[in-house]
Amino acid sequence: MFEKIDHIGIAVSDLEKSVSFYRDQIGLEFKGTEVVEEQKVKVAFFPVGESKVELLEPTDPEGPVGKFIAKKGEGVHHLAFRVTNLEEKLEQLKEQGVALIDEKPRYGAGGAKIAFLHPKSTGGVLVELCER
Ligand code: CMX
Repeated sequence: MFEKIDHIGIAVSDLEKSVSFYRDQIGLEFKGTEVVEEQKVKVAFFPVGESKVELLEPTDPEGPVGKFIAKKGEGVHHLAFRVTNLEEKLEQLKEQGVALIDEKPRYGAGGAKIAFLHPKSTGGVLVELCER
């Protein structure tokens, strides 16, 4: 089941500068950063209501966010939905012919179980499903 929008991921090239904008100018609450080695990103968290804004700075230009910024520049990178029973949801989507990037969940920021759907199946939006 889809519960809510868990977070919106925004690709940034200078995390410190972007943290300063969202914290000091927009006025969001800043909850700290985490390096997610597997995804080759450093993530900054800003809770907003029941969701979060996550700023993603590449730690490697060859990682997914590094490649995204090189191709498209900074901007909205992905939309993450909170789900229950991620494995079952992935099975259902696969049966429906949706292109999965991850057929099995992996681990993302905050220890969440995550899996991505390919933008070619979703109208050009990189969609993440996450279970916490
Ligand atoms: N949103 C929308 N479209 C995207 C995209 C994004 N974030 N990233 C890539 N694409 C599009 C590209 O524009 C390209 O489209 P065209 O074929 O029309 O040109 C297509 O997807 C393929 O892109 P590519 O540049 O050739 O890159 P790859 O195929 O090597 O990788 C993707 C694309 C989505 C499979 C890869 O970035 C991926 O596996 N992403 C999931 C992991 C991830 O993004 N992790 C970071 C977040 C970490 C976190 O939240 O913890």
